[in-house]
Amino acid sequence: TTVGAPEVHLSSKLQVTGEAEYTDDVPMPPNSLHAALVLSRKPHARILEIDDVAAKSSPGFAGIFFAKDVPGTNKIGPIVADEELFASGIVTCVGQVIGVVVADTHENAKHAARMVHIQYEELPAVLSIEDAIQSNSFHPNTEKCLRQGDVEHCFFSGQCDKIIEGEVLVGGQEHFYLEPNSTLIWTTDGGNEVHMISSTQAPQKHQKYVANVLGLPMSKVVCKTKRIGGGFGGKETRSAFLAAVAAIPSYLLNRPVKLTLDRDIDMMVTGQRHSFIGKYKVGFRNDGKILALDLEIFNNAGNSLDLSLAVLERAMFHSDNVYEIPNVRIKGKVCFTNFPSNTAFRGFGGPQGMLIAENWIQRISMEVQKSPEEIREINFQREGSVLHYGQQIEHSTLERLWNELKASCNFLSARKEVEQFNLQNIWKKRGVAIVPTKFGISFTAKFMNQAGALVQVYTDGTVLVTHGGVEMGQGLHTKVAQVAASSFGIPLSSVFISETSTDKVPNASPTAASASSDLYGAAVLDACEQIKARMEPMASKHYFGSFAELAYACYMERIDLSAHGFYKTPDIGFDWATGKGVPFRYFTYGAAFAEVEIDTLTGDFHTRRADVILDLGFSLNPAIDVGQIEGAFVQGLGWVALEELKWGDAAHKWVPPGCLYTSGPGTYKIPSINDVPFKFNVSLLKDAPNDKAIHSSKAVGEPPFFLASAVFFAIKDAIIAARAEEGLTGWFPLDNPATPERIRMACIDEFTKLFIDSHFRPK
Ligand code: MTE
Ligand code: LUZ
Ligand code: MOS
Repeated sequence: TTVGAPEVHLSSKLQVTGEAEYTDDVPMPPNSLHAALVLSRKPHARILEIDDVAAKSSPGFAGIFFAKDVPGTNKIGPIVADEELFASGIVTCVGQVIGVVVADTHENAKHAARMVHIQYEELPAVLSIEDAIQSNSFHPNTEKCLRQGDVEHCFFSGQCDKIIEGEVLVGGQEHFYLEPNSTLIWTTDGGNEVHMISSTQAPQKHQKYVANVLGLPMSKVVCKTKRIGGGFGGKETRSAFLAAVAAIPSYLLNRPVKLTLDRDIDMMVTGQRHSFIGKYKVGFRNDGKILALDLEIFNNAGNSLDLSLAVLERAMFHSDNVYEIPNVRIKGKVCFTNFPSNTAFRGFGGPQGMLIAENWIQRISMEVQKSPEEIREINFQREGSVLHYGQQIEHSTLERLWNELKASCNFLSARKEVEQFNLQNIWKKRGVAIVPTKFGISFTAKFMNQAGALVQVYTDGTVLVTHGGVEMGQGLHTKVAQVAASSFGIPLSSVFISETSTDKVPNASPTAASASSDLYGAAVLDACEQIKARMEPMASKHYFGSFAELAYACYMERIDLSAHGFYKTPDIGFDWATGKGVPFRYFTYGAAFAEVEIDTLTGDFHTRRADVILDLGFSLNPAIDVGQIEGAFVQGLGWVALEELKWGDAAHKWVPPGCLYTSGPGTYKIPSINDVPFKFNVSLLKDAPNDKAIHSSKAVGEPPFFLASAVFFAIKDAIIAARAEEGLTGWFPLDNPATPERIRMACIDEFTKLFIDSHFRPK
């Protein structure tokens, strides 16, 4: 069987040769138009006047459309319809869509869009989480609380030897999928039906938004997606309004329209990972045992709710990381700010919640003068631990993983070597860290945990599989094809997955939450089993030399060789009214070791070594899973140490307030080949089958992302060594990302003392 084999990604050859087709590569039909967006240049303003005269006479111009032209509803949004497709009176961020222009070429469309002149009356804008907290700017009905035990009592009862308070700033992150957002949309049958090809994790959301804004039934709108050049959560919802924008000129002019965003526009309008602020109060004993956590977290949602409440909730669920805390109170709030709506990004709030936790863990270690690893170990959750939201830990592999990693990376001698190095070097310091993680698998909204599939066996014995999931490079189609091939007992080459399409499998959830191989693997298996059951009488009656012969014989007997499969995740559910339940089917555990070297004079750093271990149960495809771990770790490394988003504010002379300054690779630094750890070892835990998911596997996509925080804490460890030379041994804050500026300024020395430290702690 092919399940469990390290099969090569099924479209890898096409992708490395450049032959693989993405949305923008699809040949455009004759008579097609290109679209460009008319965007707000103010973070918060009333639109006084739109002058489009010059646009209309610019070369190749074919049409321009605003809110008043929308035939259906102008209101959109995945959960709450709090967004306008086109801003009608007030704009609430720079980069908000006001209108759309179509022209004969991409360049002409952009030129025409630039010719639109808008007059604004500026209004006060909220441009940071702190601003939002100060001015009470929150999205309505987004206040959440989780509690266990009694925090107040614990703080007052004298059980804690120490109580500390602090604040953690966690930065956002641009998705930087290599393929920007793109949709090609056209009408058929005299303009009464609409079809589109889109780069999205959620074709069904494109179908729904387009139907709504055009006033059409969903049954007349189709969205297809063959593959996308990365999504990382950025195309879970934020691709859909762009498809709806392109739909307007296509429908009204009855012509095909393509909207492909340039990189800077994509970065400016489609939102990022949420930045967070965490305010903690932690009580603990002198041996490092944590007794109480009182936490308030705030996320920066931007100008619409989008998925921000679910992101906040996942952050709240992950605020314990892997630690048992007898008394917990976590409050969460979603900040309304005048930025483009922030959205899903690998980990979906989980990494932000866990990073805040690891910050206070690291601080406790300094307060009680023990190593952070020791603090981590004595606070580990164990089999049977009840989490702050009521779910109980079962089949924990945390301690096994941790001990294997500690042994394989030779942690104690690595630490000794680093100490030796630091004794001999003044301007270079090394540091080490090991960080654990657990990531809850399931959409926290129960209804989303459902999946459909369509399996068709043809008379030549080949199988066409379609399911609701999108291939975004993560290898989903390869894994699902393996499941089908193993079920039928045929070679992987006999199974094909061509595309995702809303007219083959309806009402699919977005491809997200790392759960797609669990969900679609199970739905496809269900369909295969149905077909096998129908074939069984024939198969047991005669001998067939091949699956093709069997399929043909079944066809001649009028046996149905097509089946719809379905799966819903069992035994999950969470009640926010009580704050208790089982939001997750199971947890994926992991741990990482990192060793870094910093240059204390420049703040530069490199990762000398990273060792990562994950529990993926019985991996469906270890080659793909190791690739996912490597990718997630390096992407996480960008988040913790390289990537910093900057916007203009009142203090900037040349970037207007609320305008993204880092809108391309020139100013925004994602990891490159040079940032990959010099030594990079990835391993999978052996003999740990997971009976909660398909073929005993575990989900992989998001869980390893947070492990890159080992690099962050290794950097902090190195900074501690640098500060010790100045006699500074107390705790100090280090915000995320640990950029060269922050590393440099944290390494206090005779030069940094000439500057005001706080300048390097931005808002
Ligand atoms: N891997 C690649 N190559 N490209 C991507 O866009 N997205 C990640 C992860 N791995 C992504 C990726 C995210 S955010 C998620 S949720 C999962 O893949 C989604 O796919 P899965 O459910 O099949 O794991
Ligand atoms: N999307 C979502 C997600 O809608 N709900 C989730 O719980 C989730 N988790 C991770 C990534 N995307
Ligand atoms: Mo991933 S953030 O669930 O698309």
